Amino acid sequence: MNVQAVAERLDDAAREARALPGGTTGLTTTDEAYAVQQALVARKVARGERITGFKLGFTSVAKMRQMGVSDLIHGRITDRMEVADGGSLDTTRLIHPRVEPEVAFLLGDVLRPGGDPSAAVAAVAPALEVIDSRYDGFRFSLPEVIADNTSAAGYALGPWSAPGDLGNLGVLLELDGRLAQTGSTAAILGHPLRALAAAARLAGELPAGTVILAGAATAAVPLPPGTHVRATVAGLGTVALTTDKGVTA
Ligand code: OOG
Ligand code: MG
Repeated sequence: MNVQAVAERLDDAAREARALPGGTTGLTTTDEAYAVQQALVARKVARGERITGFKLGFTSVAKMRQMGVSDLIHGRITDRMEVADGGSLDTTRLIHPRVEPEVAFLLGDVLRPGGDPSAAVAAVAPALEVIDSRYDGFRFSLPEVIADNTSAAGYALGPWSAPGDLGNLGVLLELDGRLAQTGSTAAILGHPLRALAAAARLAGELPAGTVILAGAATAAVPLPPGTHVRATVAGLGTVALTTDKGVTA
């Protein structure tokens, strides 16, 4: 397994919106998978993308069950992935996007492993994450999804507010006004602040200004072109985006 070669294959798959068959990377360990992820993110940075934050995956039973994977994973998000609240996302550059409702944290202080996550948080917001696996049919092994920067493709952040009690807030995901998923922030490792503690443990140290996506509270749903999607987290408000209709012949 060649780290740079696998990173390049995944990078090209994303840029060409063309899925790779799963099981062809030769990846077997999570250590080599994170080395590939790092090389993949370095390619984005070399092209001028800026890392804006950190994301966690598989923090809820709903997601683990949906994807058949049961370990916490983490990836990086960049400015190119961000969509303004209420803005539009060009899904023609994506393979088979899905969307999921999340909670985002903004750090006001550095958060070190073992540090108090609530003391480091400046603000919290409802969030949408758009994922787009670079593997056929979203079928992958744990090392494969890690190498693929945990399927990261896009995100939108709702209004920031001072963090209150986040332990059990209702979560709704609507597509074109129809309810698609319901859940609770309690589904995120029992409490979203635990995701933050896990992020610090996994990242080593997270600087002030980092945005952290805590992981989906519900399963993800397919995101077709021409769709208006909205997530609501009780007490935090809503966040929305629209997918472009795409090119018509
Ligand atoms: C991996 C990404 C998981 C989450 O919130 O659990 C994730 C995938 O489902 O393809 O972002
Ligand atoms: Mg997610």
